[in-house]
This record gives sequence, C-alpha cells and structure tokens, in this order.
Amino acid sequence: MSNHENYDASQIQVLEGLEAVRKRPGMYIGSTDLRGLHHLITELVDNSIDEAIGGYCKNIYVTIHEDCSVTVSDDGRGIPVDIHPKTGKSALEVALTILHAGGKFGGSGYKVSGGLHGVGVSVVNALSEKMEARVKRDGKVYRQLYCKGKPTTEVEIVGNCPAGDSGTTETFWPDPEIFDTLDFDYDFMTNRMRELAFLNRGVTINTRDERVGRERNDSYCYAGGIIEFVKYINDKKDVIHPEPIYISGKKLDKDGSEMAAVEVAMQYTDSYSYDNVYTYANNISTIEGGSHLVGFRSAITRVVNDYARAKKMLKDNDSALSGEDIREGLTAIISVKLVEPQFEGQTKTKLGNAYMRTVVDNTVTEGFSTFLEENPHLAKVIIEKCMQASRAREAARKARDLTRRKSALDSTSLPGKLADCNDQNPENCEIFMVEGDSAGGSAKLGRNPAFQAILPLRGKILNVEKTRLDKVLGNAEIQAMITAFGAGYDETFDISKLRYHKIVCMTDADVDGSHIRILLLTFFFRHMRPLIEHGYVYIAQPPLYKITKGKLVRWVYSDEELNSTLEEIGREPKPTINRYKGLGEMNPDQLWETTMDPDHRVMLQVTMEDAMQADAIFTLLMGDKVEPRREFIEQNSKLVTDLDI
Ligand code: 0RA
Repeated sequence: MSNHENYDASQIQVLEGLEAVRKRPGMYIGSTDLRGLHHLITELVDNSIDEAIGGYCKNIYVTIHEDCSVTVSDDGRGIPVDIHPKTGKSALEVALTILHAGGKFGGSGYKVSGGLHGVGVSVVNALSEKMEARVKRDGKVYRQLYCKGKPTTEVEIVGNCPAGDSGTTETFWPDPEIFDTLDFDYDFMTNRMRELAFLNRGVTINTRDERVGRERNDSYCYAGGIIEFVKYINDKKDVIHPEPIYISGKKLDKDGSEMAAVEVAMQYTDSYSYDNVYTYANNISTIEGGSHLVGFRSAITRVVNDYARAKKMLKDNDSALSGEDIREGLTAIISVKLVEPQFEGQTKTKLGNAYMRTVVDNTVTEGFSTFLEENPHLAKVIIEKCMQASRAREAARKARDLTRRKSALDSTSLPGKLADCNDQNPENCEIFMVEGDSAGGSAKLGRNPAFQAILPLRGKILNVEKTRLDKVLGNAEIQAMITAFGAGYDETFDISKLRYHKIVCMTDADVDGSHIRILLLTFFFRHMRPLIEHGYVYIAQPPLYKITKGKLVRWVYSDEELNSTLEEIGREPKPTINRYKGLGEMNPDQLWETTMDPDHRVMLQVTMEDAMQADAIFTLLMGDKVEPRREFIEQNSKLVTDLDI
C-alpha cells in the first residue's frame, strides 16, 4: 500500500510536469511553429554535444525519416539505466519523463551545458506522440517506449552489443496536435549542425534526410574548429592576412577546476562593414552580445592603439583609433563556455556573467598583442586598414557636420520629399519607401495620412556594399531615409528614436523593382541592422492582375492565383484581366485598396533568420567578386519565376 502511494505521488509530479509542457509548449520551446519543431532536434543534439565536450563522444547522427520522425544518436557513454535511488526508477526513465532532469544530472561529470532553455529530453518526449530511447551500455541494448511523455513499456533489454560499444539513440514523432507543421526543413537543421561542428572542434555531426524526393546526406567535422568557421564566413570576401588569428584561454577555480574557457578566431577582410563579430556562450548564439563581447571590444581597441603608438604609426598628438575603426572589415568568432551561464536581454541571448568580461579581455589582450609583436608585417597591414577606416570616418563626420549645418541630416527638419503622417506614436506609424515620383504621387494621395508616411525614392539607390561610409552618407536618398527614420545609423543607431515601426519597401513587381529592394535591404542590413532584427522591415506586394466580371473585382498577386481565381469564378462569361506593369499605373484608390490598406494588403516581413547567412548572401549578391555571384545566379535562376523584362 505504501509502495503504491509513493508510486502515485511521483507519478502525479511527473504528470503535472508533462501536462504543463503540453499545455504551454511555448514556455519550453519558444513556439509551436517550424522554429519550435526544430527546437526538438536541438534539445537532443545539445545533450550529445555535452557528452562530446566532456570528451566521451565523437560522432552524432541526426536523421529525418520518411514519416517525419527524427532520430538523434551518439556514441557517448549512454544515458545510465541503473535504478535511481529516490524514485526507484531507471535513470533513463527519469531523464525522459521528469522535467528538468534531462542532460544535467546534478552536474555529475558535466562542466558546461548548452541548450537555450536547458529543458532537456523530457520536453521533447512530452511533445511527441511517440518516442523511443535506446541505450547501448555494458554489452546490452536497453530500450523504453513512450507516448506523449509517458512510458508505455519498462526499460527492457532488447539485445546485445559488443562489450566496448556505448551510445544513446532517441527517436521521436512530434505530436501533430501540438505543432503547426511537421515538415522539418533540412537546410535549416543542417545549418545549425554545421555551426555546432565549428564550435566543437573534432565532433562529427552526420545529417541525413530520408524523405522521398529530397534525400540528402551531409557530414560536418572541423579539426580547426572556429578557425575554420572564420574562413568559412570569409570564403567569398577578400582577406588582408592569410590565416585567422586564434586565441584561447581558461579561467580556473580556486581548486584548479575549469570555470570558463574562451576561444577567439579573427581575420580582417577589405570590407567596410563592422558587424561581423559573432559571439557564443555554451554553443548558443548570443545575438544581443553581453559581457564576452564587451571584453573582446575593449581588448582589441586597447591592443591596436597601444601597438600603433609604440611603433609610432600613431603620433602622440593623433586621436586614438575608435572601436569602430578597429572592427571595420573584421570577422570574428568568440566562443565561451562556462559553468552557469546567465542569459539576459529581450530574447535571452545576452550573456550576463560579469566576470566573463575580464576573462575575455585578459585572454584577448595577451593573445592579440603577442600576435602583433610576432608578426610585424601583418600588424602593419592590419593597423593601416584601421587607420584608413579612421580617416574615412573622420571625412564622413565632416561631411555630416556640413550637411547638418544645411540641416539635411538633422531629424528636426524632415526631408522635403517626405509626406509624413499625423500620429506621433511610432508603434502605429508606417513609412512607405516608394520607387519613383509617379508612384510616390499616387501613394501620397491614396494613403491614410493618420498613420502612413510616404517617402518617394528617385531611381537607383547606392550599393552600400561597395561604398565606404563617407560616400554612403553623401547620397541624397540615404540621407532622406536616415532623417525620416530619425534613429541614426551604425553605432549611433538608437531604435528607441525610430519614428515608424513599419518600414515598407514598395517597389514594382519587376526586375528593376527587386534590384531597388535588395539595395534598400542591403543598406538596412549594413547600417541599421536592428530594424531587421526587430522585424520592422516589410515588403509590400502589389498585385499583378485585376480581374473584373460584372460587379466582381478581384486582385491577384501571382500567376498561380490568377489560374485558381479564374477556375473559381469561371472563365465563361469572359472576365476582364488587366495586368499591372508597375505601381505608377495604379490610381491612388487602387494603390490603397490593393497594397496599402492594412485590411486587405499582403506584406512580407523581412526576418533575419541567421545574420551569418544574410551576410554571406549580401556579400555574394552585392559585393565585388563577380564569379561567385554568377554561379549563385546560375544555380538559383530556376527559382526566379516572374522575370518581367
Ligand atoms: C549522465 C551521465 C552519463 C552520461 C550521460 C548522462 C549521457 C546523457 C546523454 C544524452 C544524450 N547522449 C548522452 N550521453 C550520455 C555517464 C554515466 C557513466 O558514468 O557512464
């Protein structure tokens, strides 16, 4: 009887935990869309990576099966199967069914741990309609099955394995009642696996898609770790020194055990952008930065200035090189691993642990100054690049002061072409960047002036990928955008000053229109990145056709929709189909109705799934190198369905 009671008590606790996860999956995995679905894979792989960081696991396998189940397998020690004294249950069952029990196991044997929420395998189990765990240990194969997080079998021995073999294999069938989609995106998954392989030198991650018609098979292993990561990012860029600089260090506890590890790899390119420093804490991308980034920035700024002064490259009366000057063209990976990471910030992607600032600063100061001393030729190239950046920035500042006196870049006097809106609350306000004066005119007449502002752009805007800041700021269209948005640019960009929370690119649905759009996005990406990070940038979708039949009017936005609409309303008696060539052809009412009216319009939100990916694509499409661009266009031209030349 008392046995029974105990069983009930622990069972209730388990069920409450699992119920909570199933009731509010968002609390545990962020969301139930595609991103949340992928989080399930990440949770399992993170545990295997922990095992690899401990030095017990070399290979990880991730397989998407035909039925949309996923298997994550490793050759680590295997989750223990022995009976847990408190619960009387197998440790394997505890790991899979008790919330927060996964992965960490009271710290035994683990120094650091990844995982955004660190919620572990039990959450994956709770959100799966079925799950299977198999462990190879001590010459035996153990297995347990589960349904929506509850065990449906005991931990059973289902076979033998060679004595030295060990590992964990987990397969889950995500629950269609929980997730909006079960359609895993192999490329999305494999990008994260590549990143993990870079961040954990020597681990091999094998990925596989078995779904019919989209079979894939890849393997990621980087003996050079983050050095290779930097080379990969710089692949299509021109570098100014051949090998990335690699710096590493550790902080030891009083008793000599490891508290934190720092690794940095950095390499200068000839590019003008300075947002290519990617930081990680325990393999998690810390998009909002934090103490490790602060330590890195102060170290490189001090080291470069000290070196330049010591070598008389910088005269005593010269002003110091700024952090921006020193980061221009720099690609870097900062990867720290620590025992109890604190994640702060809006999206919990900012490293909080204050001591990491000193650890990274000290490590980088020592490593980078040694590098400069030992490589005087490379040091000269790097410092000259920083000084060039400084001169350009100085010229830009002068140009800005000049224009400011003419009050062009001063946000208190808005650009003349701007038709502003009346509402003062940025959250309600939208600004449409409209290609051409005639479309701009229609948009001004058609808009709702209460909350919609119009900024007509004349012709092509500058390709900022090929232009240094001083020239960028001299460009009239760019000045107009900076002043209209009111939030500044680059380092001084302050999202809290932004005057509109929807920035809408409204260009024609043709090749010129998409060119202007990509130029605008490049500008935002390089000089106002938080706009994209906050999801404030949108692309308006003007219709391609107007179909009229009697009193019925339908706007359609693609050729497929044209066909389906014609099927729907019937091709007899014949409806009238008008093709719209450009925004300029629509009268103000039509433009409002089809493209600007919040109740009817279709807008695409520009997201930045992965800054690194975006950087690579912008470099490729907008940068200097012609050959890779040609290859990209050849490979992807099939995807362009709507060329209208
Ligand atoms: C705790 C202790 C031990 C291994 C693991 C956890 C472990 C967990 C996972 C999750 C996925 N793969 C894993 N591999 C290992 C070690 C127990 C021992 O001393 O053998």
